[in-house]
Amino acid sequence: MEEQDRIIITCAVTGAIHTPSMSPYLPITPEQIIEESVKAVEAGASIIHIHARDPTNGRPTTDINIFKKICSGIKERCGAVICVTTGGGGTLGIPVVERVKVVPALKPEMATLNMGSMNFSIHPLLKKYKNFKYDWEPEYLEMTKDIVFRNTFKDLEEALRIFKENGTKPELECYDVGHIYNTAFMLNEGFLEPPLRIQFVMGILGGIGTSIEDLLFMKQTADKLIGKENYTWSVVGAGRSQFSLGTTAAIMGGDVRVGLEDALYIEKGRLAKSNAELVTKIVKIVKELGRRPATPDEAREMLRLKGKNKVAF
Ligand code: KMH
Ligand code: ZN
Repeated sequence: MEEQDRIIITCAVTGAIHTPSMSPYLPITPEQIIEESVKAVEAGASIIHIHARDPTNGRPTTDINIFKKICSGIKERCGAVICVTTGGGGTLGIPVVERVKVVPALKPEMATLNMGSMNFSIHPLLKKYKNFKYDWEPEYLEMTKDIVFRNTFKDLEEALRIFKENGTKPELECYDVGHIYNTAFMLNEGFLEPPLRIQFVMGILGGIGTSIEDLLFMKQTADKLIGKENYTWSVVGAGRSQFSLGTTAAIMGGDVRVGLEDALYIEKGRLAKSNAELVTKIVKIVKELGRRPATPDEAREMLRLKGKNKVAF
């Protein structure tokens, strides 16, 4: 079956959830992020999901120049599809119009769009770590306990207008079932055009959990509201569910995202030494299941992207 043949593997190489003291392998500088991305693509990823960090202390940033350096560095060295964040992190309290500035600036093939407001909280990580290298790390984790990650309907309208103007395909991040209802609403109102690209982000505090029933419910809700033929989907399982949910998604015909943004461990008690190690593991699993990792150009075709020469980096 065609749908069950090729699988798009996304690698989220650094993100904005984990902080430098949590793993020495988390890429921080543009050079490290570029190197990790290229190796992840060599291992079988076709999409690289990008966040930027201040190279001096690892703090997540929305600095366009850093994003540009990372994106152009990756583009020079491999053909990956680049999907830039508009979610930020470190910027969870900043309005979407500010976070979305990276879209007109870089005109990427893809960028994330977070489909609802929530208390996206990573404060429980504070209990796991005692010693932090930088003062900003514990402050940042604590702050998320009381921050509303704002993505109102007005924000979504404004962001989608900007995506459209720049030919950037939104990857619609749904952290809970209500976000799928929001997506269907935006589709019905004409702000989105099928085929949609939906990512079920599971296991973030403030959103849905990581059981197989949770994933089935997300998928069934999307099928019901949006229609199977109108969207493709991928799964993020945060933390220890990265491989269990990824495997389930692969069996169900969906795509999968791995990477140090979502999980620092390759298995219980053992830190992943690189993003490529995580990609290699999921590639092995999906091949055993009879699926073949899509190349970046196949992913472009499957997702109907505008092409790597139409970006501004
Ligand atoms: N941070 C992840 C849990 C985004 O960057 O906009 C979800 C994500 C969304 O990757
Ligand atoms: Zn992200």
